[in-house]
Amino acid sequence: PQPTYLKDYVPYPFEVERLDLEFDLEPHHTRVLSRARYKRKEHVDVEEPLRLNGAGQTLLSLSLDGTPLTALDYRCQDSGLVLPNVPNAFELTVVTEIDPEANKALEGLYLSSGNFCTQCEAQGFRRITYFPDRPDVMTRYTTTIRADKQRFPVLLSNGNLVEQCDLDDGRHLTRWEDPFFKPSYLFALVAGDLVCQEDAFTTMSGREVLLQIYVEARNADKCDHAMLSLKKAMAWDEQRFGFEYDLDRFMIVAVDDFNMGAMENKGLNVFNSKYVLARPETATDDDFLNIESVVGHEYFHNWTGNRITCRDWFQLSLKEGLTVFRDQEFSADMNSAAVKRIEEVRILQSHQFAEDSGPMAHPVRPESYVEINNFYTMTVYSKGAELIRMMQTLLGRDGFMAGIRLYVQRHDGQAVTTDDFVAAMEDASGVDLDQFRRWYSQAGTPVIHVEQHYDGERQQLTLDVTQSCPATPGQPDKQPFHIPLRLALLGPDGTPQPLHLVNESGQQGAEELVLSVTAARQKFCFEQVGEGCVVSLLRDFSAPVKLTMNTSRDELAFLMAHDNDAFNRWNASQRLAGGLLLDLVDRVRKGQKLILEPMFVEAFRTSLLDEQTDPSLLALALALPLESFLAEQMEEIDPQAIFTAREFVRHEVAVQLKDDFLTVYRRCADSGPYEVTPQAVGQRRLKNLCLGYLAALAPQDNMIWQMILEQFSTGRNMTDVSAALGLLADHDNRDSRHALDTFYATWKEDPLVVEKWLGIQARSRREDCLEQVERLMGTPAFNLHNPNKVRSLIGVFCQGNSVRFHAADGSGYDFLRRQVALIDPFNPQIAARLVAPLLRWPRYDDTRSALMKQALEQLQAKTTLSADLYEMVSKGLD
Ligand code: HT7
Ligand code: ZN
Repeated sequence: PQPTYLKDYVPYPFEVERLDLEFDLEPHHTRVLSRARYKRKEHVDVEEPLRLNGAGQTLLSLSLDGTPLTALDYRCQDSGLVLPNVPNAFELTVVTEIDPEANKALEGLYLSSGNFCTQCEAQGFRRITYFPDRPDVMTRYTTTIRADKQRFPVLLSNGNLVEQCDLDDGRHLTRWEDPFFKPSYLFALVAGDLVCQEDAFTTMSGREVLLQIYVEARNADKCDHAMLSLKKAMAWDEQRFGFEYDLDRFMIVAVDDFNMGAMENKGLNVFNSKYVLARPETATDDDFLNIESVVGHEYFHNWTGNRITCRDWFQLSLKEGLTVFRDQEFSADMNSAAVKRIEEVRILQSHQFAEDSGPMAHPVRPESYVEINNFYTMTVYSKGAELIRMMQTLLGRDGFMAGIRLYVQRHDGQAVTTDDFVAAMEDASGVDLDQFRRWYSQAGTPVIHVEQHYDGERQQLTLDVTQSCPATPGQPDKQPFHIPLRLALLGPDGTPQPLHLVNESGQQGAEELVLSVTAARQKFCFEQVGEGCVVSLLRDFSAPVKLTMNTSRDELAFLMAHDNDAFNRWNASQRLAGGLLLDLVDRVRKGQKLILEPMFVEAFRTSLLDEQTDPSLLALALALPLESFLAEQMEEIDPQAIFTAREFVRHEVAVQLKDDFLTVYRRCADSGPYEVTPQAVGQRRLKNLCLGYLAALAPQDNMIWQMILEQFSTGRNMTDVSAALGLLADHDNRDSRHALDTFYATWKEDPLVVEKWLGIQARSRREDCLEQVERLMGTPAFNLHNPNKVRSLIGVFCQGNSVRFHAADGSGYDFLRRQVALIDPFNPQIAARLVAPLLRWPRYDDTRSALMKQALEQLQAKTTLSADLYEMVSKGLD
C-alpha cells in the first residue's frame, strides 16, 4: 500500500449539488441507489475525469442523465470508478448491491445484534456506494429507506423526517432530508427493532428540539443518565460557546458492535452502547462520567466538526483536538475541574508521551499516512486538545473566545485546515502565533529543563530555561517551540508572592505569570524574592512537555502540602513517589534490599488523614504512579522490576498505615442512595483506594479478606462491587472463584457487565493470567467479532497488565501475534490498534526486545496483511 501525502492535496474538481440515496434493506442483499448532481468547477480542464471512490460492492447499473452507461464508458478499479468523458453538469445514478451481514469490519453498513447501522468515518461511505468520499466534498442529502416493517420497525437517517408510509409485502418506508451541507463521513442510517426514550430541549432562541435515544428493548431502563448528559451538554454549549443546535431533532442510537466510542453523524449520533447505557447496579462511577463526556463530545461536534469540517484527513485534529478540549471543559464545569485536569494529564503523560517517543510518533497534523484509521491517536486527540488549551492560555479567555467567534463567522459550512483555525485566533486577538504553529508540524514531546539560582544578597531568583525535543521518525532536528510556562513563587508558608520580572513592563506584581518560552535557551530573572521561596512551575500543566528541574525531595513535599495549584500539588506527589519508585526499581534490578523512606510514609499519612481536601484529589495523590508512567521514564524498561517495586511500596504502606486505611475506609462507607456527585464519587474513590492498599495484606490477613468479600457481596453499586471483585481476582482460591462465578451468573445476559468481568480477569496479578485469558476466549462470554470483548480481554491483558504480558518467555507476545493474525482478515482497524504494544520493542531488554521484534516479523511475513496492520508493523520494524 502507498502512502498519501498532505503536500499532494488538490481540491476535488467537481461540486456535488445534491445527493439522493435510496436503500432497500436486506441483511445479505441491500440495494443502494444513489443519484448525484455533479458540476465541474470553474477553470477545471474539460478533460478531467470524474473519479469516485468505492469498494466492497457489486455495481448493478450506472446511468448519466438517464442514459445507461456501458463498460466502455467507465473504468472500474480497485479503489473506485473513473468516468473519462463527462459533461460539465450532469446527474449520475449508481445502483449497487452490498452484503451488510457479511461486514465484520464494522465500516460502512453492517449489522449489530440484527439491526442495521453505519460507520462512515473516515472512509466507510465508499463501502456503501460510489461517491467522492472525502471530507471537502459537501452536499445536501435525502435518504429513503425501505425495509421489512416487523423486523425493522425503526428506520432512521440524518436530518428531518419528511415522509413515512407502509408499502406492499409487509415493508415500510421513511424519507429523511438533511438541510445542512455535509461530507459523506457524517452520513448515517439505522434500521432495527429499537425502543426510544424521548425528551425535549428548548434552545436559547426558543426552538423546541426533540431528543431521542434508541436502544434495544432490554436496555430501556439505562438511558436516563445519557439523556440528562445530553441536555446538560446542549445548555452548556450555548452558555460557554454560544452554539445552538440547528435541527428539529437530535437522535442517539446505542449499538453493541462498534470499533470506537461513538460517532457524531449529523443529527443521528451512533454510540458504542458502553457510552450510553448505565444504571448504578451495572455501571461504575467512571462509566457514568465517561458517558457524560462522550455524549458531550459527540454533541459538541455539531459545530466543531460538522458545521465546520476538515479539508482533508491530515486536518483531523481541527475537529478532534478542538472537540476534546470542549468536552474537557464541559466535564470540568460539571464536576471538579482539578480532578478532571489531573486525569487528563495522567493519560497524556503515560500514553501520549509513549506514542510520541515510539515508531508511530507523528505531528498533531501528520504529513502522510497509509491508512487514516491508524491516525485516530492520542496525539491527534489529546495532544491536539492541549494545543487548543495553550492557545487559550496565550490569548486569555476573552481573546480565545473572540478567535472562536471569528473562526465560525469565517468558516461556517466549509471544510478547512488547522492553519485556518490558528489564523482566526491570531486575527481576533492580535497575538502572533507563527512560532506556535510548530506544535502542529513537529512531533515529539519537548523537554524543558529549568535550573534555578538564588542570589540572597540581591534577592534575585534566576530561572535558566532550556528546551529541546528528541528526534522522531522523519524529523531528526526540531526548531524551538513557543511554550507557555505558567508559574508562581510560594513563600515559606505557601502564600503566592508578588512576581517582579526584571526588564518587563506589564503584569508586575501578579501572583501568577505565564512566561513565553520561545528560544532554545532563555533566562528569566525575578527580583524582590525573599529567602526560602519555592517555585511552582508548569501550573495546571500549561504545556504538554516533560519538565526536569533540580527540585529537592523536601521542596516536593512542601509543594505537595502547600501549592495552591491543585494540579501541581498532585504533580509534586507523583514526582516524589515516582522518584522513590524509580530508585527502588534500580535496587530491584541490582538485587539490593528494598527500604521505604520514612518521610514518604509520613507524607502519605498526612494526606490520607486530611479531611478538608476533595476526596477524589486525595485518591489521585495517594495512587502510586502508573506502571506505564514509570516505564516511560526508564532508559530500558523492566516491567518485572517496576511491578516488584510498586508491590513492595503498596505492601509496606499497607503494613505501616493499616489502621489509618481502616479508619478512612469506614469513614467513607456507603450511605444513602447512589449519586454521581463529586463528593459521592470522591468518597467511593478514596474508600476503594484504601481497600486496594489493604488488599496487599490479604488473603493472609483474614480480617481484610473478609472485608473485601463483604464489599463484594453487599455492595449496592457496580463501582464498589467491581472494585472488590478486582482485588479478589488477584488470587486463585475458593472464595475468588466463587465470587467470579456468582458475578458471571448474575450478569451473563448483560454484555457490558460481562466486559467488566473479562477485564478484571485480564488485569489479574495471578501468574497464570494468560492461561485464564486463553481459557476465557473459549467461553460464550467472549466473541472475537465484538470489539468491546476483544478490548476487554485481549486489549486489557496486553496493554493493562504489563508484568504478565511481558513475561520473559515471550508467551504474551506470541499470544498477541496470534490474536492479531486472527482478527486482521475481518477487522483490520481493531487488529492494527491491538498490535501497538509490540511496536515498543526497542525500549526493552535484549531478550524481550528480540521476542517482540520476532512477533512483528512473523506478522510482516504473512502474505495477506491489511493496509492498517501493514502500516503499523512496517513502522514498528523500520
Ligand atoms: N469522530 C469519531 C471517530 C470514529 C471513528 C474513526 C475511525 C473508525 C471508526 C470510528 N468511529 C468513530 C469519533 C469521535 O472522535 O468523536
Ligand atoms: Zn470526536
